[in-house]
Amino acid sequence: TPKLKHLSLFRSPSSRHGMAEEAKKLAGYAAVDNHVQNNQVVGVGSGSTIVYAVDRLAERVRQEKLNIVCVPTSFQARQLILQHGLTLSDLDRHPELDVAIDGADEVDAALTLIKGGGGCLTQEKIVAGCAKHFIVIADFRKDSSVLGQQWKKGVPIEVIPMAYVPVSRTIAKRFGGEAVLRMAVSKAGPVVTDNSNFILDWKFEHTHNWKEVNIAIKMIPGVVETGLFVGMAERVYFGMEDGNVGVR
Ligand code: ABF
Repeated sequence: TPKLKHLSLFRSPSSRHGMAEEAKKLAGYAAVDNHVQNNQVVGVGSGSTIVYAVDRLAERVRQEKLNIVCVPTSFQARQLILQHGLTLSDLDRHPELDVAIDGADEVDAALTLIKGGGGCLTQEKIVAGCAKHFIVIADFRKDSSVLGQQWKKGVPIEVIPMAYVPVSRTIAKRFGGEAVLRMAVSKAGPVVTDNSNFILDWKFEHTHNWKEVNIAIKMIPGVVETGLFVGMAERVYFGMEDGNVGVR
């Protein structure tokens, strides 16, 4: 069990949203404090929770004069690394990472994750797959015993644009539910990923054998990657409503 330093970050926020922000911070700080050491290559995930981890990482690099190299999982992560004055690298130069830290949309009891609510699932899975240790950070709202209990938007699936209709039909036919093209907030067109692809959100109807379904969906021509992360996360830090950090 990792050592959890006392974190006095909880300041009785007034709303559930405020609580969630505090919880993200607790999780992000705990992951960086427990898993990052000097002379490491660190994968930096995407989303809002990772922002707190990068804040803490930059603080430690400054205070402890650490030599850390960061590999981003998205354009957003790249910007975060640069804005914090951290050393930016890539998988060409650093194909092996000591640790990758990233958020998630939902985490089940077996540490199976749904990721990709932010649309960066493919790079996130590549970077996590290159890391010796993949550490997830989340607030209490992501904690679930069974996928689908908390995250209602389905499993994100990145697809080659010309294939989104056939892939969507195949998924619905074989696995049930529906796989819906993710539209931009403006509704003017589909969300386009950092890789110039589209995202389908598969709203599944019941729980599945996620390992099997993940492989089966990946085999459909046109699928680039799924947001199901099975057997990848080594540890998850949950920032809790009461100011503690839960570890799974
Ligand atoms: C990334 O950001 C994604 O895989 C996931 O969809 C999302 C989590 O975002 P947040 O930390 O804002 O909840 O990690």
